[in-house]
Amino acid sequence: MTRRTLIKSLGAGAALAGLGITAPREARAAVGAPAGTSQPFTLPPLGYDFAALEPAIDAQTMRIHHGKHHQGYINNANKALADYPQLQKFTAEQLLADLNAVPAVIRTAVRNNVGGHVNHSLFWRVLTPHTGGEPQGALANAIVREFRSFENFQSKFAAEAGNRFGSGWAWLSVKGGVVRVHSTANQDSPLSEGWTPILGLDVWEHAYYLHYQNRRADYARAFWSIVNWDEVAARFAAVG
Ligand code: MN3
Repeated sequence: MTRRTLIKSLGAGAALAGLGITAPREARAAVGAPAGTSQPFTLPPLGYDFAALEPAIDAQTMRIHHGKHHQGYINNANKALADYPQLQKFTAEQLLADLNAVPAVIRTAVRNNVGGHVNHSLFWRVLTPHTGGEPQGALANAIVREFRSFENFQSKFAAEAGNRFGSGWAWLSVKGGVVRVHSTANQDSPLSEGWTPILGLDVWEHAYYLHYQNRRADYARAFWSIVNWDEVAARFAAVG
């Protein structure tokens, strides 16, 4: 099958014409926040040294995770979309928010690799060597409203991180001002479920195994010492 007949048989152009219009408000709000999510996708800088998050996350893990794993998702995402110029005007977030409009032949590649790019772009930004301890203001209120206390929220988040079987992510996501704690498998994005992630923890073994081996719970506990709550609060405010 030639590329031309492939695209024709998929009817991709018609299906995607309205993608930008139908993308949920949450997804549009996220556009422009993470660097490099316009196409072609590029690796956003960490904004801190590889060793800056030690002892919570070791420098070697950060170097490989950012330079090899994240770059790999970017390379595969750009490759998957290379033959689909009609898809190249969309941001990563828009594609994830309307996966059913992506041609079936590349849908899994987009889901995994564009998902991997967006998830990691968020992850680097919500980490910091200068943690603020706990969220303040509107985000703190939304968390207490949903979970009764910050400690209950942390317990729920840790449970999602620990109970995710195999590879995936634990999330704090928002929709309509309401926050939710949940997890996704592999590189699936909350955006594909209509929720905007504002905090995420990568629980793939590549994220922690060099330092923690099988002790995922210890890694998830150390995460709280490097969360950038100012960034999470800004994302909460941006979604509205
Ligand atoms: Mn990862």
